[in-house]
This record gives sequence, C-alpha cells and structure tokens, in this order.
Amino acid sequence: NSISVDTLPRANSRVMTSEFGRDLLMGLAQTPRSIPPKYFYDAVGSALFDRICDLPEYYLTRTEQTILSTHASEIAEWIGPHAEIVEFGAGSLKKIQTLLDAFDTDRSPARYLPIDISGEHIAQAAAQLRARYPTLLVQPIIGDYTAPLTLPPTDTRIGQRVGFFPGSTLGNFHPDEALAFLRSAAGMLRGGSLLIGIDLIKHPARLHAAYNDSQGVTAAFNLNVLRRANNELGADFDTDQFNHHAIYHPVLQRIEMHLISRREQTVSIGDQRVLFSEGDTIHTESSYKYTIDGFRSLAVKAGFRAGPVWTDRERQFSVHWLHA
Ligand code: AVI
Repeated sequence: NSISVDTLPRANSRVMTSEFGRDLLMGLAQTPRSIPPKYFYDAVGSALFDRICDLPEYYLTRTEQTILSTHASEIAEWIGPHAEIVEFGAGSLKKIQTLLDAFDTDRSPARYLPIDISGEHIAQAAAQLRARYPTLLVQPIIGDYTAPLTLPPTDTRIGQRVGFFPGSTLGNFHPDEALAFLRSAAGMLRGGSLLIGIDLIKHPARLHAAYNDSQGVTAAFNLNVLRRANNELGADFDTDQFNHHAIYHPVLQRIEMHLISRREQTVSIGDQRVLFSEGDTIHTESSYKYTIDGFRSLAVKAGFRAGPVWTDRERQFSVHWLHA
C-alpha cells in the first residue's frame, strides 16, 4: 500500500474542508449515487458549457436569444424606465446586452446587479459592460443566488426591480427546490417582476439529441466533474472508465444525466474508498422541462402573478414575465 499513515489525515482534511469534497462524499454515499450539478462549473466546465450553448443540437440558448431579440422592445416596455435588473447566475454577462440594447437612452436601466458564484469571471465581464454602457451602474454580487441574499437598497431615482433568470437554469432544480427558489425570488423582487427562460416539453428525440451531441461536448462536460474531483480533492477517478449517459424520463419530465461505471472499480477520495460495480451510475444532473401552463402554475404557487409569455414559432422554449 503506497499511502503512508501521515498522508491519510491530510488527504482527508483536503476533502472534508472543501464544500465540494463533503457534498461529493455525501452524494456518493446515497442510493442512487449523485453529485450536485453546481460542481460542473469550474473554469474548464464553464468553458465546456459555453461550447454546449453553441452546439447545433443544443437549441435552448439560441432559441431563447431569438425570443429575447424578437420581443426586445415589448420586453423593454414591461421593464420600464430606469429599472434595476438583478440577474441570477449571470456568468459572462452576455444575455443582458440584448435587453440593454432595446432601450432608448433616456429610459435605459439604471442599475444592474449580476449575481454569480465565480468572482474572477464576473469582474472582468463587468468592466467590459461598463465600458459599453457608461451610464449603467454595474454592481456584481459574488455569491450563491440560491441562498437568501440582501440586495443593496434602491433609491427613488431607480425604477422597478426586475429579476432576470435566463437559460432554463431553473430546470436544474428539483421541483421542491424550484418552488423554494421562486418563493424567495418573489420576496426579493416584491413590487417588481421576474423575467425567466424555461425550456418546454417536446419530442424526446429532440431532447435526446440536445444532451447527446455528436461532438461529445456534453459528455466531456459531464465527465469533467470527475476530473475536477481529481484536481481539487486528489481523488483518483479514471475518467475513461465512466460513460456519459443522458436520457429523457417522460413521467418525471426531465433529462437525467448520469456517469455509468464501465467496470468494477474502486475510487479513492481522501481516505474513503468508493466501490463501483459495472453499470453502477452516478446521477449528475436533472434538467426539468415544463409546459407553459405547468410553469405558470408553479410561479403562481410561489407568489407571482403570471404576465405575458413569449415563445418561438416551434414552441420549443418560453420566456415568462411574472409580477412579484
Ligand atoms: C445550465 N442548464 C440549463 C443546462 C441544461 O440544459 O440543463 C446544463 C446542461 N447540461 C447538459 N447540457 C447543458
């Protein structure tokens, strides 16, 4: 055995002092085994996700973008003058620009609060945004937008507060988490509104293609969470020994992503050994799909009043206006 006694506690404390390490061990101890999808997004994972958004099969980003630009001036009317826009999980701050470009200068939003977990990414993107929209106050908030947050106080010169949650990221929340998030967003936005993108239920073949792209980018994105565990926690996953598997579950109305063990194998994470039999699976992500009415009912249950909905011609994706 190559592990000496004094490296064991150290390896283990590296795992146990990291939130990722604790969540990973906890998830792998459950049946079925799982890893929370938020751990996909290290630098490599975020870059892979950006590539997914450009894939021909991944219609979500492109379709939402088309909906936002087609209806931009109507959406700008709903947002109204000098608004404050709070974006949940803002990433590279690209999507907001479609909205900002829809305003006449004298009505454009006054303040933009992008919330994101990754600080480095957002600081740079915020600087570029300020250069492009000099009158917009850009105040990034580094943090987990699923936890309750205190926003800076507004002042009388600022119009309504509008939450912006594009990309159907809400779909990655389980129904109880989605309801809890919407409830807390409704509280945070009270008196204002939420603009949210939601992917729609469609033919399973279309969904299957979007999560099993021909270039294997989604597979690399899924497997990257194991590589991340190796890099950050000193785990020894052999990424060649797990297969990407994504499948639509029509009863639960969700795409499930899994990593399936190709053979019997043991993986070390700190001082823990995790045994996988051939075919054992780690559930890494669910991506729920909604009907328009199903999503509106959920929003109403969370305390919103449903407003207009915009879709594309094929009704693949939807963008909802909700009054908080
Ligand atoms: C971020 N989220 C909305 C994506 C989705 O479609 O559920 C993440 C993703 N997973 C695989 N491909 C893309």
